[in-house]
Amino acid sequence: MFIYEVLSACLNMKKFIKYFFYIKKNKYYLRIYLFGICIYNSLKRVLFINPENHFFEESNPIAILDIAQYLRYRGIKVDVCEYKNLPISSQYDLIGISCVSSYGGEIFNQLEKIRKNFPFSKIVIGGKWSTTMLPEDKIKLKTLNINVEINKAELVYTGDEKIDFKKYPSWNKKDFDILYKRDQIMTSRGCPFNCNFCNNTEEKINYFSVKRTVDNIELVLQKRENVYFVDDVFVTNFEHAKSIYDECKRRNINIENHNHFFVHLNTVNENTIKLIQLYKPNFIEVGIESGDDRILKLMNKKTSTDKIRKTLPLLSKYTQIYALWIVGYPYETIESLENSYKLAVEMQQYIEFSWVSHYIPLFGTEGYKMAKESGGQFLEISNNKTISFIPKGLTSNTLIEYRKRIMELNKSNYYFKKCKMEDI
Ligand code: B12
Ligand code: SF4
Repeated sequence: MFIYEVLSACLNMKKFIKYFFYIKKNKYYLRIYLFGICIYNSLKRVLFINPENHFFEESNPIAILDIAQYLRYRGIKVDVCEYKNLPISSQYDLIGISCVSSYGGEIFNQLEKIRKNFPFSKIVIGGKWSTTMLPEDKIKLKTLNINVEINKAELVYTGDEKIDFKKYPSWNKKDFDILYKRDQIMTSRGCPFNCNFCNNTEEKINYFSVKRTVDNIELVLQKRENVYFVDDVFVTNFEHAKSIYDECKRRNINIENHNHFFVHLNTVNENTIKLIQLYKPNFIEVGIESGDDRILKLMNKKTSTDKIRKTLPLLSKYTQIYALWIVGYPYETIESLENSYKLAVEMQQYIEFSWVSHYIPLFGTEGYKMAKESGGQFLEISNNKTISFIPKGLTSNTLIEYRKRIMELNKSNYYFKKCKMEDI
């Protein structure tokens, strides 16, 4: 039976590779080692490049760290590198570039250089930018003969029909040493909410195994004092988060007081509080976004100013709150900005730090459509500290003023005054 399976699989190379390299059950490991070695070098060779980001908030390229090791476990030979350390070798069948966006690092200059270095390789852009890319950017990429791939890399380069999150491999230490920037890791992918300003590309929440997560925490803690869980909402699954905590304890990893994460106001319940008490985060990040119910509705934030007023005092009993605000969403007015400012003042006793973003209309999102329909003014997009969109009836000075007024409330707070900005 086994020989028959192997012979028939051999007839189709893709099936063959999948058969020997796709680890469905532990017993397949032996076959991987025996047969994998023989054909390893004849398989595709891929290079993933992390483009340079000029933002102060440089961060671990989680996508590359994830997919490099996933593809290796499916038999593909993968190297990773930073843009500034491009290898001289041109023996790659595929160059993959993972981009969050086109802003922050003069991406097109970088792409031109990459094309020059690898004139004959297939070059593909993937990552969040591929799903929010403007049509004119696609045209520019065509002239560089660079393709765009909007699908998940795990599915594009393997025969997998869905991602096996439970057996997703831990990060590779070598990759981490090359690409490491800061303290971010993800224990899950996806978010149960659908805010209109956000580009949430996951259909549902998938959780990585506890073992993998804690392996990655260990890697991060070899270089940093803290772990930053950048899951869209970390506390959606009590059991999952609790098991990670328990495994950290079992491995003597000191996670308490050495972490922070995102909390959504709609997921605050007894279990969330229990988790906060266990993890003892230095602070939690909470998306307030606006102090105006009409704007919250337009954002599809699924919260309200009432909810904010009730939940922040409760959370602040257990940890410090880093509040996230947005100014300049479509249909924002002086009145709605004033409401945000007033709420920020009212909640200041519970908020340790407020970060205010200028709204960025991401192509393809509901927010982008609203921005177009509302007749506001689009400016060149850079990052959330600069203005990309001015709602109709407002001016850039008004947006700058309100951002400043809310952020100036931080001055009187203690914790963040002693932190370096890059550590926040
Ligand atoms: C960590 C993070 C950051 C980090 C940078 C991360 C990095 N270097 O990779 C920092 C803090 C610097 C950052 C900055 C910004 N961010 Co940010 N960030 C995130 C966050 C929380 C996690 C990103 C991540 O690693 N996801 C996990 C990986 C595995 O998912 P993925 O990237 O989609 O990868 C999958 C596929 O896209 C694909 N893929 C990825 N790479 C490749 C490559 C190839 C070749 C192929 C084929 C496929 C492929 O396969 C992967 C696995 O399935 C996301 C939210 C989120 N949930 O993703 C927001 C998010 C990506 N950020 C966002 C935004 C708006 C920004 C900023 C513009 C904000 C600002 N400050 O102004 C900047 C732009 C930065 C830049 N240089 O472009 C948005 C949207 C961006 C977009 N274009 O859609 C997101 C989605 C938040 C949101 N929900 O709206 N961010
Ligand atoms: S809660 Fe956060 S990650 Fe989820 S859809 Fe809203 S902004 Fe995006």
